[in-house]
Amino acid sequence: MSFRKDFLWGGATAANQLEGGYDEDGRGLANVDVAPVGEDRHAIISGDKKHLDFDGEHFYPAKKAIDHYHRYKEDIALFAEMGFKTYRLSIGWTRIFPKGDEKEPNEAGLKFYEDLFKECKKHGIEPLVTITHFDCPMHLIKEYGGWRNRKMVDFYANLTRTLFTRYKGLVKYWLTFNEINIILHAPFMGAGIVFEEGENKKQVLYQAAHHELVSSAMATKIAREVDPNIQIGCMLAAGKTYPNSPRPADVLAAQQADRQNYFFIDVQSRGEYPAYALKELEREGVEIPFKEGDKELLKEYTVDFISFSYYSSRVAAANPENQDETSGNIFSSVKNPYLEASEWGWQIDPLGLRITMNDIYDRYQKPLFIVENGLGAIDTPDASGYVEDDYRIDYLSSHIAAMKEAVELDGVDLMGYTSWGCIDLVSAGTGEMKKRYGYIYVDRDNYGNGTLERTPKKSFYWYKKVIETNGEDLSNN
Ligand code: BGP
Repeated sequence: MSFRKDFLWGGATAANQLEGGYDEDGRGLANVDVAPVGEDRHAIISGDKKHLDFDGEHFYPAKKAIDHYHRYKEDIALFAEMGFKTYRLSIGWTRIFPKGDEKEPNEAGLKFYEDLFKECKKHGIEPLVTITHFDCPMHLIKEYGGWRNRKMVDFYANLTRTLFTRYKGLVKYWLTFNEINIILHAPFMGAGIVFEEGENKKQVLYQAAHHELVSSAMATKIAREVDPNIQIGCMLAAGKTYPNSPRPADVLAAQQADRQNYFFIDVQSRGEYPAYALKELEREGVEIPFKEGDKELLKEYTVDFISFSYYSSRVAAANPENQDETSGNIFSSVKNPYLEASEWGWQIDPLGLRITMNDIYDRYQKPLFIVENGLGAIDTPDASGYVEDDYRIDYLSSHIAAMKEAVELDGVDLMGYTSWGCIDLVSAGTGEMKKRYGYIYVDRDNYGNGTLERTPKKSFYWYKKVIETNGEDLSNN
């Protein structure tokens, strides 16, 4: 048995990284809009530098991104040409509720996604929708402090009820929070958090995390009420942590690093705070702001499936200060001498995907969905705009082969695979355009120059064949 007959092949994007149209049809300002390209981005997305509006000194790539807001029909037609069965996208919260705390939604925003979903359906593509992919209305940040505030639970509930009701019958698969564990590493981008001088960061982070976890369970409850056909998934920035050596202290460090990430999914999938987290938070003097009814809500409304991103494995050491570091998805890791790395230092480890899938499946025993995977690379088009991206095909085919082994040899139940950035888009970590993941080249550079013309790359035709053969033919010819 290989992949399921109804395996959901496709690609993934996020609203703020491709839509543009940041102030059109009533859309409000969001945290992700004001994250510039360039060296200040890191301090801003991590909440260490307060930056809540545009200034004249920076370039803000999300304002126009790749103009998908106006070109989505053309883009979806290209996805359909590759044979996509599913398309993962996210909702721009401020298109629906421009400030975030309104009672009534913005009809123009709702209509935009309705048209987009209908366009997908027209091509036989099932939408897979992330409710929040790193976006938070700026008004909620300025007035309430973002997810540190319990009121966010109500605003998010209003958002989800509006979405589930309006798109009933159009959207079956929903993810509540993109890479929920990234809140620990990019708190402004992940949860609209800007730290105050001298405050206990850990308290703020886990308080905000609790509000997101309660909101995720609340969304599941609302989904069950509105449309029992809906399937809710959580979403983890995954990647197995290896010990730097067989020294027991390194093994313990690796286990602890993994638990820091699994903590979120433990709550979303098992329905309760794990003992190791309760102990650690207590030791650190962090108070989890449990309210009456939270425990029961978390326990009853767990997720239906586990989705995750995988770009790389990680390494942990008991004494990391003496080790070489390498960068990775938002946060860095100890370098693994056995692996090659991308141009951005992300280490390439296809077998790590099989190991990660097994770890997650063993832990939760629920269907898995790989909703991000891919290679960010510099592409050089020829005179006609064509990119021969064999390096991307190598990366993807080796990862799909490993994922196939997890299914065929280990029996992991996998629902689908949506590779990241199926069309070139703005990088979340760096804000660059030149860090490309797509099967489709978009003519635009880091500072907004270019025609925005779309051109299929070599990987476009390769992925089409992969989908056609349900993952049987991964060859590059
Ligand atoms: C994940 C995010 C995506 C995406 C991807 C690639 O963290 O969910 O939004 O961008 O990583 O990262 P980057 O864009 O930094 O290369």
